[in-house]
Amino acid sequence: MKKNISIIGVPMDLGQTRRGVDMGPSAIRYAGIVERLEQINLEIEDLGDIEIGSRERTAGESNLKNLKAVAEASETLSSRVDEVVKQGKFPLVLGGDHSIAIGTIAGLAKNYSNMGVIWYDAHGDLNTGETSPSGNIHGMPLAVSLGLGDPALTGIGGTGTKLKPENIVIIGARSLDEGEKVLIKEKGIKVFTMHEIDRMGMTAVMEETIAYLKDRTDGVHLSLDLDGLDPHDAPGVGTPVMGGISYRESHLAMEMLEEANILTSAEFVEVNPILDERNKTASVAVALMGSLFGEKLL
Ligand code: B3U
Ligand code: MN
Ligand code: MN
Repeated sequence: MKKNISIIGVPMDLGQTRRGVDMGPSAIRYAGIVERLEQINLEIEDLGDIEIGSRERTAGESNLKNLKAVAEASETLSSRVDEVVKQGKFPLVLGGDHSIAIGTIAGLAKNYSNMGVIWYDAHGDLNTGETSPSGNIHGMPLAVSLGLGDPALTGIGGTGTKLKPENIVIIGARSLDEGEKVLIKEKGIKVFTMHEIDRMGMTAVMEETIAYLKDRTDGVHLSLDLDGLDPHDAPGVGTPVMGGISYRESHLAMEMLEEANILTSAEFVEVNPILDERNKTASVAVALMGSLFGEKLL
């Protein structure tokens, strides 16, 4: 793993309706991310936050909420991520709701033609304007990266699809909408639901994930939605779903990714300090990043 890390904060809450997730980057910084990574001898720079437009109060032409502001912020983020990669650094993006992945992946796609993505999440985030039950863009970023959905989003960072369906692995899914299930089957996206995690164990899930992505991709991005974890361990998220991945399993997953040395970028999203218990979820995110970047128990 590259040892030069650039943190980009994305205080975005426009991809869903609950307030507070815009404070995620601050909560993660407050929980000590920079100090934690400095302790493991990493070169780390904090580039601060990107600017996010205001919540649109008027109904637009689209059923996608805050479409224009999300698209603008995503374009800015895409450029920032692209710059960081071109400087030879590892982008570590802190959300913000999961709509930020549209910009992150668009920026990465300028540098990787065959990028892999690990989508660690209770949800598939594979909705389009047609299938979305909510109109919330945070439920759409993976579909957008596949080139599906509103052109205002799929065109971010230039036209063309950013990701191939066979280069995606979803881990932790337990709340998929009907349209998402159809898309997963149609596109042959690899998914480890909670069923597989329980049945196979996290070790086998990660071994398979790593083996699957290692040879076929030219870079791997980890997009970790804290709601992939069980709400008991990560209560500060907007859409908690029971029966999730444990704190321990998540650490193991991060440690195995570090050992495999396949990641080229990462993002941690959906930390909402307003819904949290004494900044627990941000602290969990920081602890997981510690493992991901090489912190050892002994
Ligand atoms: N699939 C639902 C719910 C959801 C997606 N992502 C989150 N929640 N965090 C939707 O609105 O698209
Ligand atoms: Mn998500
Ligand atoms: Mn989710």
